[in-house]
Amino acid sequence: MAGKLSPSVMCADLLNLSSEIEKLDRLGVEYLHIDFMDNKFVPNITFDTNMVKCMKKPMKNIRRDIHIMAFEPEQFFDKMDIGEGDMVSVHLEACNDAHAVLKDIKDRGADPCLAISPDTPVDSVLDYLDEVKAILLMTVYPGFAGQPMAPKSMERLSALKKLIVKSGKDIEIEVDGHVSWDHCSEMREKGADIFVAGSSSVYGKDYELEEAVRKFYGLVE
Ligand code: S6P
Ligand code: MG
Repeated sequence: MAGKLSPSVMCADLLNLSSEIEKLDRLGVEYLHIDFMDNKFVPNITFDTNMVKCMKKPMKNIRRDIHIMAFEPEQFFDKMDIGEGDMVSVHLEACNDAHAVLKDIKDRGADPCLAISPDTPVDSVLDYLDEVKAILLMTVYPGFAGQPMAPKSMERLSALKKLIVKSGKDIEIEVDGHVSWDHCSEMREKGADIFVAGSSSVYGKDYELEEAVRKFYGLVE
C-alpha cells in the first residue's frame, strides 16, 4: 500500500482552520495530525482539548491523528471526544500504565498508537505490539515544529521496521519530525507508512498546498 499523509495542523494557516481542513479533505489526504501538548511533558502548548474536538466538525473523510504529548494522556480523552475514526498516539515516556491507556483508546473505538521520543530505545515497544495499530517514531524531540532531524533517526526507523517484521504483526510506522522533501523517500524505503508533513515539506514556502500534497504522494508511493 502507498504511503499515507498526515499534515501537521500546527503548521497550517490557523486563522483559516476550517477551510484548511476542508481543503485537505477534498484532496483525499488520509489524516490530520493534531499535536496536543501540556507544557509539562514538553515545554509548549498548541491547542486545547476543545479545539481538538472542534476540528472534527469540518471533516468528511479525513481522520484525526491525535498526537498527545502530555503526562497521563487518558485524562484528556473525554474532552477530545475520542472515538471511532480517530488514531490516537500516547507517549510511552508519559504514561503510568501504557497497556491500560492503549486499551482505553481501543475501547473507545479508536486506533491506539504508541509514540516514542528520540532517546527511547526502539525495542521498548516490544511489550505493546499486540495492542497497537501503529508506532509513532519521533524523528525530532517532541515540542516544536521546524527542528532538524534527531541523530540516528534513519537507523532507528530501520531497526523498528526489522523488529515489526520479525514479530509478524500488521503494525504501521508513523514518522514525525523533519519529514522533509529530502528525507521522505528514504523514510519510505526504510519502512515508514504514515508521514507527518509540516514546515519542512507541505507547509513550507515552495509550493501551494495542493501541489505540495501531490508532490509528497509521488515521493512516498
Ligand atoms: C513536534 C510535533 C510534530 C511537528 C512536526 C512539524 O512536537 O509532534 O508533529 O508538528 O514535526 O513538521 P516539521 O516539518 O516542521 O518538523
Ligand atoms: Mg506530532
